[in-house]
Amino acid sequence: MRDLAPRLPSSPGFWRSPLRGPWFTSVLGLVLLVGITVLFVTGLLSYAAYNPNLAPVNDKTPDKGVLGFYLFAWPTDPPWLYRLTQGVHVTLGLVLIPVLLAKLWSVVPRLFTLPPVRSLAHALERVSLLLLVGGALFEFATGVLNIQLDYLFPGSFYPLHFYGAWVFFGAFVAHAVLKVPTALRNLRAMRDEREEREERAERVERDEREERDDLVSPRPAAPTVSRRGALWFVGGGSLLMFATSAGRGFDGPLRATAVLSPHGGPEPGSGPNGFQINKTAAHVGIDPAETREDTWRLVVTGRAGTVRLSRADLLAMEQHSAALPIACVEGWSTSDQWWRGVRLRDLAALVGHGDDPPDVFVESLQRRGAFRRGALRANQVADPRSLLALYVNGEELSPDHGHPARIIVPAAPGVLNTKWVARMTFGDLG
Ligand SMILES: Nc1nc2c(c(=O)[nH]1)N[C@H]1C(S)=C(S)[C@@H](COP(=O)(O)O)O[C@H]1N2
Ligand SMILES: [Mo]
Repeated sequence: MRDLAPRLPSSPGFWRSPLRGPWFTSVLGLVLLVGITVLFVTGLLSYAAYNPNLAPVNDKTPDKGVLGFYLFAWPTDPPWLYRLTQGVHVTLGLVLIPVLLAKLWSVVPRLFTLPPVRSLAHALERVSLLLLVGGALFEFATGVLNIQLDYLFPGSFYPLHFYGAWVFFGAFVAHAVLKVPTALRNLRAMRDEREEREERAERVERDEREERDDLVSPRPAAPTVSRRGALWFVGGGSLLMFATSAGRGFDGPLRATAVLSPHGGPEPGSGPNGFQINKTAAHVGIDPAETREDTWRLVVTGRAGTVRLSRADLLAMEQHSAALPIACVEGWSTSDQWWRGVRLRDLAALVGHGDDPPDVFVESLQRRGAFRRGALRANQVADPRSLLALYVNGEELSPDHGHPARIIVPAAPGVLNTKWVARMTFGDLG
């Protein structure tokens, strides 16, 4: 009866591509098994790097509860750590999009199988598939939207992507435990023909309805491409994503190859301040009158009280240099820039924290927008390369790079490198 109505997606005869079958699905599934595991781990690392325990300033998911079990003090070494982990997270996420789409395409007949629920076990399996497919689409969609500079989920991106990741990964682990043995068997079977014949007979015997029947079309159309060719097509798509994305982790000509990476503010151009700018001073409403030599003051507070410092006061302090990159959650990063300014721990010492620098809460001149404040942990303040930078690459910071002063910390996500700093409060954070 079902085959008499092949126009309905629920009838097996409706799906006619001869490409569908256990081998194609298994290859893509195993690629996703490795890739998505790396995405999950780098994603959790990215969350840790935000210092979410410095509540309430950095904590974007106040109710994370047990999901925060693994959080640790993000190190300052190696200085390119976040550049690497987040570059991998974003680039790999983009590279896996063609693989994910092909995988979903390869199993789409299963979404329509009738009856929708055959038993309790089958019902549970279908619910877990819903979480798996829905979770994958949700995580990839929110991730892609978030790297488009304009943060379509301002503020709420972090909890959504974070909780979504746990729901999705739970379903993913359950799915992997159930399917990996099948996938490996399918691949081995394809390699060894003799074994394949035995396997096939065995499989048909074991469960007629399982693998083969719902993936392999009972009335396949003539092939227009081999399965291997189709895999090359998917791989080519991934390669294209890689070639047009990976350059976002570099400056100069390589960056120009990242055509898929949104180029936010003005093109950075060349010269000392010629590296990526996320948000310009004009865009976030920095009033030039407030950054002038005679008006701008840095207010630093600690247990010994409050001091107000002009730029000249800061320049009179001991100056230090550090070569550090900026690495954004969006996956773009700069090469090392040569920063020069005052050590954060010297500023801590100035207000009574000479021996053991505590956490610091940093506020910008900026009055609106998401990233006008942030907090750094004690280990970040203590690092001698953590600076309140006044110069970059031998020149004064440009207005768009945070003039008169910006934070720069080794290995920290770019969002913690606050620009146009106005106030720093040491101690008394979470
Ligand atoms: N005041 C302020 N500081 C800020 C931001 C901001 O929007 N406002 N953006 C942050 C983010 S998300 C990043 S990645 C870096 C970008 O630095 P750049 O624009 O100098 O390259 O600055 C950070 N500092
Ligand atoms: Mo960022």
